[in-house]
Amino acid sequence: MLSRLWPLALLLHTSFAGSSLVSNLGEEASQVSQQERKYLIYDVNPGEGFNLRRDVYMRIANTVKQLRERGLNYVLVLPPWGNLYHWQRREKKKPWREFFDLESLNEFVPVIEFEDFLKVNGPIIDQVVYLQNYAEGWTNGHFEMKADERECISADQYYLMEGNLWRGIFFSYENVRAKKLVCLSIQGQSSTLADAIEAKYTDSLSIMIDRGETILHDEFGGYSYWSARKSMKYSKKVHELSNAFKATELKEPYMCVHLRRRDFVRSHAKDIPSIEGAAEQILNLSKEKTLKTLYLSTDAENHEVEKLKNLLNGKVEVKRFDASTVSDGTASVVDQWICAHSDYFIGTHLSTFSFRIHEDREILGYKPEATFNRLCADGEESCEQPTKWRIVNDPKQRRW
Ligand SMILES: Nc1nc2c(ncn2[C@@H]2O[C@H](COP(=O)(O)OP(=O)(O)OP(=O)(O)O)[C@@H](O)[C@H]2O)c(=O)[nH]1
Ligand SMILES: *[C@@H]1O[C@H](CO)[C@@H](O)[C@H](O)[C@H]1NC(C)=O
Ligand SMILES: [Mg+2]
Repeated sequence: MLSRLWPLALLLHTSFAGSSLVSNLGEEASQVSQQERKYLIYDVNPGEGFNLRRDVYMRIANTVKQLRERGLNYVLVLPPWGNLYHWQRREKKKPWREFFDLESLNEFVPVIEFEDFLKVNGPIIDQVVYLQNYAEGWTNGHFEMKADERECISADQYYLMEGNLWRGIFFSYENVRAKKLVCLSIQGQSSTLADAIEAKYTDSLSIMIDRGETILHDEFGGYSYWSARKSMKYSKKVHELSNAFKATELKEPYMCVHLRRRDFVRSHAKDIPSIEGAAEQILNLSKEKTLKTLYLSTDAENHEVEKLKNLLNGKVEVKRFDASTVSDGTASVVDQWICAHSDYFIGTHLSTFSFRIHEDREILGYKPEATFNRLCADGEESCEQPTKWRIVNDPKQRRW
C-alpha cells in the first residue's frame, strides 16, 4: 500500500513545487519555492577591483543559500559590473553573462541580472542595508559575531535623501531609488548576515546589501567557499575566445606569468620585481621547466612589455591575447582562463587576479607545484610562496 502511495505523493509534491517556479530559477526546496520570492541585491565598496568582487560574490551567495535553506525564497540579484578603476575604458552596466555562465551560477543559488530584476520589480528598491563596522571597534579585544542597527558612519557619502526616496550610485542606473536606508554594524560572516536578514528584513521584498565586503567567509577556503567558487564558470564567449587563441597560438606546452603592474608597482613595491627582474626569473624558469613559450598576462604599459620582450631576446617566445576587440573585463578573464590551462603558472604576490587563477587550476586539477607560485622581488634568490589553498569537495572536510 505504502509503496503505491509514495510515488504519487512525490509526484504531486514535485509538480506543485515546479509550477510555482519561474523558468531557470529551478533548484531544490519545494517549500522555499512556495514562499513569496524576495530579492537580495548587493554592492561593494566602489574602489574594489573585479577579482575581490568575485570573492564577495561567494560570501553573499552563501548568505542567500542559507536563507533559502531556512525556507526564505531569496533570489540573488547580480550587481552589474562597471566603472572599475582598472578598466581603462570605464565601461558601465556590464551584465554578468558577459563573463560568467548564468546556468552554472544558478546551480548554487538562483540568480537574476539587475536589468531583469528592474523589469519585474521596477526601479524602487524597498530597503538598503548599509554594512559598516562598529564605531567602537572590537569590544573586549576579541572578535565576536554580531550585528546591530546603528547610526550611519559613512553611508552619507553614497546616499542622499531626495523627496522621500534615497538616491545612490545603484550601478549607474540613474532612475533607481530606495525607500529606506538603514546602517547595520556587523562583525561576522555569511551566516551572521543571514541571521540579521532573517531577524530584521524579511518584510521587504527587495533589499540591497551595500558594502558587502564587510562580511567574511563562513570558512575561507572551505567547502562552502569552493562550492560557490565552482559555480562561477566563465561564459561561453570567454571559453570560445580562449580556445580559439590556444588552438592557433599555443600549440605546444607553455607557461603563464601574471605580471601585475600599474598600481601594484607603488602599493607592493617591496614584493614585486622590476621588468629586468621579471625577465631574469622567466629566463631561468624557462630553462628549468623546459618551456619555451610564455603566455604573458599583464596590465603593464606597452613600453614595459616591449622592454620585457627585448630582455627575453627570442629565448622565450611571448604570446599575448589581443584585447583590442573585446571589453577590458572580457580580456582580463580570457587572460585568466588561458593561464588556468598553462603547464606552469607563476603569479604576482597578493594579487587577487592571480588567486582566481590558482582556484581555476585547483578546479581543473593541476599539480599544486605548477600553480602556487609567484615572482620574487629583485635581489631575492627565493621568496615565500603563496599558500596552497587546495580544493575542498567534501562537505564534511573542515579547513580549520
Ligand atoms: N587583461 C588583463 N588585465 C589585468 C591583468 N592584471 C590586472 N588587470 C586589470 O586589473 C584588474 C586587477 O585588479 P583586481 O581585480 O582588483 O586584482 P588585484 O588588484 O590584482 O588584486 P587586489 O588589489 O589585491 O584585489 C583586473 O580586473 C584587470 O582589469 C592582466 O594580467 N591582464
Ligand atoms: C638565474 O640563474 C642564474 C644562473 O643559475 C643565477 O645566478 C641567478 O641568481 C638566477 N636568478 C634568479 C632571479 O633566480
Ligand atoms: Mg585591486
